[in-house]
Amino acid sequence: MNHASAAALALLGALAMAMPVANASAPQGAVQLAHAHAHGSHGQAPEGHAAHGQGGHAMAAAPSPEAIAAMPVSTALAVSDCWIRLVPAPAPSAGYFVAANKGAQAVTLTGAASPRYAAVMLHQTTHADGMSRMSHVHGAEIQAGQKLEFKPGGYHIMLEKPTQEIKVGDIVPMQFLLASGDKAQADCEVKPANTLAK
Ligand SMILES: [Cu+2]
Repeated sequence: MNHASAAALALLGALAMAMPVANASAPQGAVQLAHAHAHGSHGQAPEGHAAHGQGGHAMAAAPSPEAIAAMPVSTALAVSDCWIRLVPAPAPSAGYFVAANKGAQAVTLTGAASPRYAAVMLHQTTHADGMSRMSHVHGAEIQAGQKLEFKPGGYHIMLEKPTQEIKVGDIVPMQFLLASGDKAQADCEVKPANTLAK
């Protein structure tokens, strides 16, 4: 083997070592940044969403306000105790509530919407290896007769792009979208960022 090809192989080796790192760190780093939790010294925030980076995932298209207004109100799913933990923009705020299925069949919650926020997403915080991270939830199933609690450290709705300034004490109307095509509605009370439970 001459010196040139050895150098080329060494270069290839270096690239092979470097490339997976670059590939892994770009998208994951962006997602982690988008969903970073405040676990540090200022970590009183259980869902401390950092501002979304440029590499953050795309927002799924939500139904239009007209489409939501036309949806029938579910006779099965009741949402209560809704509150919002207000985090100063541009960081997202988080919403929590109790969803109770009073019907005889399972209900799947697929999303939420509010006239006060342009972007609302269902999220779930999971804990593994001492780290917590958030993921976008496309459907949360609630069995007949059961309750699903959206609370800090677990399921929550992520609220971004307020359509007007949101202040502590505001009441924010929220609509909850079901896979059946029905909706549920609740008024959510806006609470300070250090609130841990309603
Ligand atoms: Cu979240």
